[in-house]
Amino acid sequence: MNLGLGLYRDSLTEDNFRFARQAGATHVIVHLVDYFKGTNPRLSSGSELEGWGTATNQGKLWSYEELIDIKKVIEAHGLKWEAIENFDPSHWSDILLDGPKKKEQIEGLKGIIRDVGKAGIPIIGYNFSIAGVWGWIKEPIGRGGAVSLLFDEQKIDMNQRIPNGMVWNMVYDPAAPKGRVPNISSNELWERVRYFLEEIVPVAEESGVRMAAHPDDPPVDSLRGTARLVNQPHKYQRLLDLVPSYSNGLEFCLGTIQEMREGDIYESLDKYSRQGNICYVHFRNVKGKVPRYKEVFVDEGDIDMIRVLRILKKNNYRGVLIPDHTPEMSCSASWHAGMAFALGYMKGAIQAVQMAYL
Ligand SMILES: [Mn+2]
Repeated sequence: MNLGLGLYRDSLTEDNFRFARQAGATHVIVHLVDYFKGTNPRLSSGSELEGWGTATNQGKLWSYEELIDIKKVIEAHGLKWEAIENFDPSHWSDILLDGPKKKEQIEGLKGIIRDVGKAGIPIIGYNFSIAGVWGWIKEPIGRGGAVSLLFDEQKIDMNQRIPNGMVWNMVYDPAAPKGRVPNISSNELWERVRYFLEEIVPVAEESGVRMAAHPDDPPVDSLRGTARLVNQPHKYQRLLDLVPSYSNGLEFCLGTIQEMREGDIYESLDKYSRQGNICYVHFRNVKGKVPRYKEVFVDEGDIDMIRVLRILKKNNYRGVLIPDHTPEMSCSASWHAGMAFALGYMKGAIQAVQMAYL
């Protein structure tokens, strides 16, 4: 088991690579999407019309040279680049929405996957979702007044429809005609992901890349008129069965699985880690489930994180664990403090479990 840190595009700095090493991380997971530019500070989901901001890379795919430049800096700091997390919405909007550029965009993603393989980055995490991560409220609700994320169906309009030109909570076409994204059924969404995987997985296999699916966060049945794909643990198996392959894997988000109404997190973790499907783990904790839950510090939630590590050890899991998100702590470096706390906990817990004290 390896300790990693997830870094957003605007935090790919030498200081942050040093920070990761200092906290004991050996691996990084990198977000290349330039998100979190929404204007409503109260909603972490951003404003209704802007979401997490505008994706402006339509037609500008991530290049091999760009990947290599980032990789060199990561490796110069003694770290390994384990995965890219998430596609840019403007690179696959019509794959998600079944739009006219679907085939062109699939070819674009295949090119990215080949370049990612050539650059020696083993995993691409993705979240096949129309509404994306939406509906969180960010408030000082954590232990000691830490700023954390709350999801509460009573506090939001779950059926607020998505404006045209937006997918995955980002604007990909600011000039889209006025209107709303049509409702999408579960069957329709599963047909779209089938097309995506049938096209993409063979290319990932050839390129030595594993595709890793994140479950739907929040894991409700539908959000903003659009069905959710993996909102129960057993639907991960349905996704794997569409195109069985080592390259068709999972980004196992403990927090999201625990938030689901159905299923047992320990059974699911045991099954998917035993089958070898888990590409990497989002190691975070929550209290509550759909329809109401909040994100908490890693040591205090509903998930027994030591039991999680024991299951991974039993099944010989050799991948990376990252904190995902964590409550922010009251100081001038609130994100870093939250991450350092989570990484320190993880480092200690992994050491203890691997040394068989626990
Ligand atoms: Mn996650």
